[in-house]
Amino acid sequence: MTATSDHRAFNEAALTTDQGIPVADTDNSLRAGARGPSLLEDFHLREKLMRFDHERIPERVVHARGAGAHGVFKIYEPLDEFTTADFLTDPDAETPVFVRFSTVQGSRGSTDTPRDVRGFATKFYTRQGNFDLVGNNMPVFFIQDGIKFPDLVHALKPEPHHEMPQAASAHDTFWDFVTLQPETMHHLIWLMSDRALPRSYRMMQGFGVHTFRLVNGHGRSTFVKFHWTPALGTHSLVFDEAQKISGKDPDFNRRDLWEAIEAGNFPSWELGVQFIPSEQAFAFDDIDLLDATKLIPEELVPVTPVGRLTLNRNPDNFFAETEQVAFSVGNVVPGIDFTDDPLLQARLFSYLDTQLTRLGGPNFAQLPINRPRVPVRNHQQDGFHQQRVPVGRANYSPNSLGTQDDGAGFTHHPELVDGPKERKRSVTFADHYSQATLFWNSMSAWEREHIVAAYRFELGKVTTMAIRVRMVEHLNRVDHDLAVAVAAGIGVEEPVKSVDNHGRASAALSQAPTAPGPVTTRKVAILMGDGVSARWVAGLSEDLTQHGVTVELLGPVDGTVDTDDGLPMEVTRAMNTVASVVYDAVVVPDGALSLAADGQAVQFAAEAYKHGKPVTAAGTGEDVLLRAHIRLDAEDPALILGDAPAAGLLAALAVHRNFDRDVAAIPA
Ligand code: HDE
Repeated sequence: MTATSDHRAFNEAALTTDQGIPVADTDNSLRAGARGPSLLEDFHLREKLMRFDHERIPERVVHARGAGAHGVFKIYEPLDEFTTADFLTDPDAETPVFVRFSTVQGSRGSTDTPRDVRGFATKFYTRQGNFDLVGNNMPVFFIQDGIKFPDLVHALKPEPHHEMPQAASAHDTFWDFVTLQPETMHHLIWLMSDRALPRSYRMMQGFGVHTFRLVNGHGRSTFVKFHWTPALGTHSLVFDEAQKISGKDPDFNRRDLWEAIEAGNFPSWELGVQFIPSEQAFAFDDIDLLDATKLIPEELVPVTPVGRLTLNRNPDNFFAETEQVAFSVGNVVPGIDFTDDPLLQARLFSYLDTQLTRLGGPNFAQLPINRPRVPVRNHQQDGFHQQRVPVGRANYSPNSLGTQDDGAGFTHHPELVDGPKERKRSVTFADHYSQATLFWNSMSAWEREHIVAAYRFELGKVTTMAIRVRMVEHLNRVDHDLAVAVAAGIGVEEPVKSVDNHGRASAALSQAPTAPGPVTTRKVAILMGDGVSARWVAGLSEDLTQHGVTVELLGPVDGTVDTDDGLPMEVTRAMNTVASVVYDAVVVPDGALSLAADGQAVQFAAEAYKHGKPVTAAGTGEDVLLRAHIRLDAEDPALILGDAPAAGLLAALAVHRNFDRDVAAIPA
């Protein structure tokens, strides 16, 4: 090695200060003698501490807790009929994207699995600049006008006097506000449903919520609603499970996304669009397209699949990418435009504004994660953290000395607007109940049970009785039986029936599976103990992994167990480091006699059964189920007993859960 290359190698590997000065020792500060005082001239110590002292930035005021990933988006067929947007019309375009999923209420360090709405925000780095689709996993929103957003969020967030509860809507101020603002009733029933507890970000739908518009080359505008549909199906946790996960693995959804991508199991979603020709803007009797508390049932306007999003790369650095990404509903490209939805209009201001505080100035679009993948040219200048070095002297327009607009860029759809200035809601926004009823009518029996239980839990935490009573009155206008069931659980008098249920339903709103779905990446725990049948465990593991299922062998401790054929078998991890709630199914094999006497193993089986999960046992494994009070003679397609359980277990995983069990007596 020559002296020169030696020198370069040293520089590339060694630590430096922010000024690029090589650091010789980052473990000891500069002192006057080994036991003497520290010296002010230690620039390395001062810089290191200064940087550390300022590591935190303000978290997002909502959606603070999140997880992100990179990926690509590609359309199926060109959409020239509807839009000029390049990424929606060029069939060869592979558009890079960054997606951030989030909860809404909790702080940045809060748990992943509260009962909450989830954010689903996508930044498309198109060849015409960035398009952000900043959506949620529920197709409607609590309020109709953005001027109510601070009130909604204040009421939802921890109460201001004692800052409790964290990441939870089950408290007085939230229910006080929503019961006084009845437009929230539709979104509330979604929040009380299993949609608020996604099993995985990978198994969650996404919605643009507002009506947007696409504009084609002839200037024709079409109203659209955006839908994301996950390839793995839409699945949820149950509430008891979600609450326990909050303690056992608060990073549950974040970890799930990270691990799937690391393992090469790239999650994907289909983008679907509901197209509504402008002439049909008023075609739906009780739905105003500008009202974000309403959805358009798929029976009225089908969802047309238009493209696929695939997430295929984890961020290199959480802070630089997931934390610093700045979405804005206002980031649209030519061919996509807004509507007059008053919630959307307020968002157009809010997202740009919030970044000034959160990211410390106006130059946040220059951060690597926010930077468009096309050249940026304009006369904006200066401000904190300017990273560009503009050249030339023409920093104004018009000019004859530098860059000018060429008139061919984004044009706003020239919609005719006419009306008096007034603070007024349209009468077409007045119906707050019929779509909540539609949602309730569309639920399966078990989904309804979960909804009733959720209202009872949330309202049961509300200490002001008058608020509970108010909510029951609202529910009575959604559906009388629902109101009666909730009232009975929260000490409120049964209401008198006041309105008839309209009886309409929309199949797409239910999560009850209509056909088996993929089992890829589902996680199965096999409980292990000495004496376990090696052949049985190996055979089942192989059958499951062949179908893409992740199998983990849980031992009494880390290391190995002795199998029935005399050989040790390595376990994946010790049982005490996990819990049934982080798995999709639990298996108790034959031969591991110690398991029936192990309370932890019994709890594993009981809890999994209680949460509707597939449970499998063979031979002596059945004793564990008996101790868990599981009835082995029950007719239950997700309780798979016997020597060859693989097919039954795969079939049960493919429909996610069996909620037709009587689990009242299960003590988990
Ligand atoms: Fe947001 N919202 N929002 N929101 N929102 C923010 O922007 C706001 C609304 C949504 O992963 C903030 O950068 C107002 C609807 C997501 O970084 C803030 C109103 C929908 C994310 C903000 C709404 C959303 C945010 C906080 C009513 C679904 C996370 C930090 C007018 C369609 C994006 C930030 C990410 C984040 C304001 C309503 C979705 C404060 C004023 C409706 C997914 O600007």
